[in-house]
Amino acid sequence: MISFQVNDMTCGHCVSSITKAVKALDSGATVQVDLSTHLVKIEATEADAVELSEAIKEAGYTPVAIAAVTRIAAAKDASPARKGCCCG
Ligand SMILES: [Cu+2]
Repeated sequence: MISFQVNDMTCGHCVSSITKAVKALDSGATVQVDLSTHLVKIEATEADAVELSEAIKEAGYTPVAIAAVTRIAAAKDASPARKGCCCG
């Protein structure tokens, strides 16, 4: 299980964009998203954490690998690549 905090994922459209990006990279992956905490959990079958991170970045978001942060509070300091929602 690979987890990312994606603070600029703000609505259902963001969720589907990220899910699509992950599935495009690894069609067998299972993606679980918790929008309220901005968490994306991925059970990958082929892709590794770096590839998944790149795919989410290419979709226009700012993933922070949970393993790379010691506290959730640290992840909250990660600044989004852009402001506002993709759908706004
Ligand atoms: Cu959105």
